Amino acid sequence: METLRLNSLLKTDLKELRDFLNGKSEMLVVTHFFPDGDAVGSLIAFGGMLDQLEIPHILAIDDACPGKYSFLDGFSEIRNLKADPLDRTFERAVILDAGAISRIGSAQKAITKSTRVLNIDHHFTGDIYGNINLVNTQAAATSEILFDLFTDLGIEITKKMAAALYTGILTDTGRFRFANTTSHSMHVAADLLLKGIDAGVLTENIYYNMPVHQMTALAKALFSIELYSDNRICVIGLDGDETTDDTEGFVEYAASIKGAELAVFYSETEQELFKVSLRSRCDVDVSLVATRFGGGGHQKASGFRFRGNLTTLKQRLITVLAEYLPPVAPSSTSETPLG
Ligand SMILES: [Mn+2]
Repeated sequence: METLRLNSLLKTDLKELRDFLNGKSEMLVVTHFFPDGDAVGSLIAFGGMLDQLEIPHILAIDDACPGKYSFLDGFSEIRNLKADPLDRTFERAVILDAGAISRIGSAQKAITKSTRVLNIDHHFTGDIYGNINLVNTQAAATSEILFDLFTDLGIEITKKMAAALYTGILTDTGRFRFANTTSHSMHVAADLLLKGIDAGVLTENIYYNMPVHQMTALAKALFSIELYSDNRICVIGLDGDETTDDTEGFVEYAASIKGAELAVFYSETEQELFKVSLRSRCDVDVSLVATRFGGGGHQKASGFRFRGNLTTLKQRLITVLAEYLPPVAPSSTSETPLG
């Protein structure tokens, strides 16, 4: 039986895509700042395909890559544009895992009106900014889309590419826990294991290899816990000098509390500049909340950056989150008072 491949968009655009890949010019491949496992994984895997096709390319992020992904073969090929900016423009560019072009930060300067842009993503934002767009919101990760793309194009998925793609799917599904985890995500993961990667080792490297300073920061964040709206909103965070370079996943602790329906993690990355992550465990679409603060993301997981002081951030955010919270459902009949 044919397994689910990309949405019809790809099928109609496969020729256009091949034409895009057939060019000779150097390709810029970029993903979003604050890169997560899917950003890094999809970038490395795409680079692996371009190596096979002998297409010259630059893999870039407008940020430093979290060190926990340094075990991935290909990590050192990623250029940090904050340290090493681009000084030219490109005829063609690939943008991975970015729901809006603004998410690539300074890399936008390397893209002009005449740049052909291939956008590969699984976010839903309504911003279809590429000349060619492979956007599948049913996919758990951009890495999952790339697996299908490589399969459809007949690209060999090497062990290096498999480790990168597995990392993307593992992290974007919260270790196959989030609602975006489908049968297809697991089929793809299973196929990647057949390429000789070790799922246990990859998971250990990503989740059980935390530097002490990061664990200390997590402890401080946990200690900062605040609950609002009858404990339905849980907020944790790091301000001032407390923050650390890698806080991916910290928000999950706020979202692990019994009864917490909405979870917030904030981190003061620069003075009065906060990175804010939101999680929903109810029907509230937190991408709508993030959008109101100039960010974006998914229904269950989104984020934004906020410039200002912490008190203002909390006041504004809690007010908006409380607006979205549905009224508490009437309690079950056994608890209904008699009379
Ligand atoms: Mn992703």
